[in-house]
Amino acid sequence: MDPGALQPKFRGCLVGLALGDALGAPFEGARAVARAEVFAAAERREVLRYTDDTHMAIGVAESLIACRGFNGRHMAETFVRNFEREPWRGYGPGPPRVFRRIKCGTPWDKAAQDVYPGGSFGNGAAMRAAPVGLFYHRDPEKLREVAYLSGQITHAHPLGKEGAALEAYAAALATVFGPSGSSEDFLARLKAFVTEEVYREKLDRVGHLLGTADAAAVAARLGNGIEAFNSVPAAICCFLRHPGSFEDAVVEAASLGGDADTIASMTGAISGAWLGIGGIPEEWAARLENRVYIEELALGLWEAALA
Ligand code: AR6
Ligand code: MG
Repeated sequence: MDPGALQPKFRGCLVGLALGDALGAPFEGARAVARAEVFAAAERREVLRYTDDTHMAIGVAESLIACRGFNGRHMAETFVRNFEREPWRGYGPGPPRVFRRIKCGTPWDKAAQDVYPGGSFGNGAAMRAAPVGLFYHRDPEKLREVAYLSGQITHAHPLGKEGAALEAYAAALATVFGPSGSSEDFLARLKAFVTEEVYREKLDRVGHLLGTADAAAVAARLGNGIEAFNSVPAAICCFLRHPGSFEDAVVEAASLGGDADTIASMTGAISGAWLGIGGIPEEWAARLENRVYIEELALGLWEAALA
């Protein structure tokens, strides 16, 4: 693929991730809402502010760019530094505890081991994984390895790390194949990629949800909770139900209720990578907090990934 053609997709992915996060944020922890409510909440706000999902994805991108690839210690220290600057972004309960351990000298790959029994399977590793997918879009096995390792910093449970790999791979596939690729092929590649049964089984259900008009069935059949296996499949499903429209995909994700900001953020990253920055409504992007910096990071990732 022409490297120049990838640049708008890198920009679309990161801007889409942050916008999905910002559009879903008012509905985090809520019941399902109508699409019109999501649009109305976006209209009311002068600045579309993002949360920890984007803040951590920024850290992933900053570290991949600075190190020209994955460096666990550097990425962990970047997370800690960013958290200390903006601890009010709405972080989950686990990561701040992990950050304290890292500050006290626990190695980056050990600090998250026992924050929960067996490590965390929250969606915090998956929500920040799209930059890994961008950076390693040409090499799925390296992508998997780095998604697991970057996830391990805060999410040691295999299901937390697998969620990160699945979201990163979805973003990579969207970067490479959208917007002319087929949804069936996209879903088949994801199924062939995952190693954990719970994800494979949910991806099977995604296939059955593509034809239905009933958005409530997405949350009912796939989940919409904070666990990675109850949110990454829903995010992929919302994208695949509306591959041609960023608005429709992200607004549906934000309307599901539950962990709405994270699901919409993961959907937005995939949809933005698929359609490119030109597929994202400028009216929303213009109001995105730190849009200029987020686009700078996308360009930095693009340069580093193609170097
Ligand atoms: N056993 C039981 N519950 C668990 C386990 C486990 N092994 N692992 C996770 N949980 P955490 P995150 C549940 O704290 O993934 C922000 O709002 C447990 O209820 O690692 O970074 C973002 O926007 C735990 O509190 O944080 C996202 O929505 C929860 O999963 C979200 O937080 C989250 O795991 C990301 O959270
Ligand atoms: Mg959040």
